[in-house]
Amino acid sequence: MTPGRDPRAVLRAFAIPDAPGECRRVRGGHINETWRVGPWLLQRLNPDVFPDATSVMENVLAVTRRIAERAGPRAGLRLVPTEDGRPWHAAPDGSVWRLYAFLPGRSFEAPPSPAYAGSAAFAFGEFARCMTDPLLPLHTTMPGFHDSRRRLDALAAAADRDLAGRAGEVQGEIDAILAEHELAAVIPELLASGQLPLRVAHNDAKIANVIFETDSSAPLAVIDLDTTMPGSPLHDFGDLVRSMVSPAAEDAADADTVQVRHDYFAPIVRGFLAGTDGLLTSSERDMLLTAARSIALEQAARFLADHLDGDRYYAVTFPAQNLARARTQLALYRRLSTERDRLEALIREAP
Ligand code: GN1
Ligand code: MG
Repeated sequence: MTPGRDPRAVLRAFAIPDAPGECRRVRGGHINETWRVGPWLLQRLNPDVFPDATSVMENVLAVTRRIAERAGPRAGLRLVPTEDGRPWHAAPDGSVWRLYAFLPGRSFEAPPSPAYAGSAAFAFGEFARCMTDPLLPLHTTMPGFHDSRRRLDALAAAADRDLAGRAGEVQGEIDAILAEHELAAVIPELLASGQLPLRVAHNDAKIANVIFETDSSAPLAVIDLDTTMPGSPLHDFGDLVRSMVSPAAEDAADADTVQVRHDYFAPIVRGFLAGTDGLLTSSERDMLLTAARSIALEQAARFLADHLDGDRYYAVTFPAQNLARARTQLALYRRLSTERDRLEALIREAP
């Protein structure tokens, strides 16, 4: 184990009893490292992705406090302080660690039924509402995170660099994504001009980031707060659609299996709007589908750029996994675009 990265040694910094039990690595996210230790969850922030870990943790602290204030006993994530009373631990090697009370509940990589999709969407809608009135001030820890134009530019730059020598094989995908630059500019421009309001966004709104109650489809908590920062809830809606509407996994080998399931899309829309409880302006509502398309396109660009760079950002477990991810996202973008009229109608029909 690299010095300073031994989770058991790090645990001693936190205000918990000695020897809390087995320390087991938990797989899941593409970014941080996580261990389950007895009734706690220990996490090491990825310093390459989050160079300003202090700002990330200040945001996480502010968000968990806001949720606890508003939600009362149905509280959500709670940070366990260190022995010296700090909300997180900065290790001598510069890495930043945090300890959460483990939330007993269930989580899913994909919605088991439309009801769960609606419920996950409700949880993120409620999250957006909870961050408002007054708007929770947060650091912008990752500037331009959902600036789709910038994501497309980054793809073009990765194609030029061609660090892994893969650009020739995926020229079709590169061209197809870059051709959509007009769509990629729509939401960033509306946000920049103030026609869409800047609120707080979770920025990784997928069902895997919701903990459900053990015995029902009711959401218990929204987790993975690292990317929560000033932004638009439209992006969260987009991520919800992108991650739940298709039966195909994000890294499915065959992008032709990607579909837009209307029986999932409708509850996602209804659940999200119900959770936001009237928060969204009519301009925001009008942009919901555009947001879903932008996010699918943006993720396609990000995954493909990482494939071109030789898989430096997203963890991969098999060769060309980022290419598979990029292809499913591009397929989803295309399907959402072809079925646009019908999906816009489903949004208008939602209460
Ligand atoms: C990353 O590691 P994970 O799964 O929480 C990424 C998100 C993407 C997601 C795609 C900080 O999140 O933006 O939507 O992968 N997080 C970051 O699955 O880049
Ligand atoms: Mg995440």
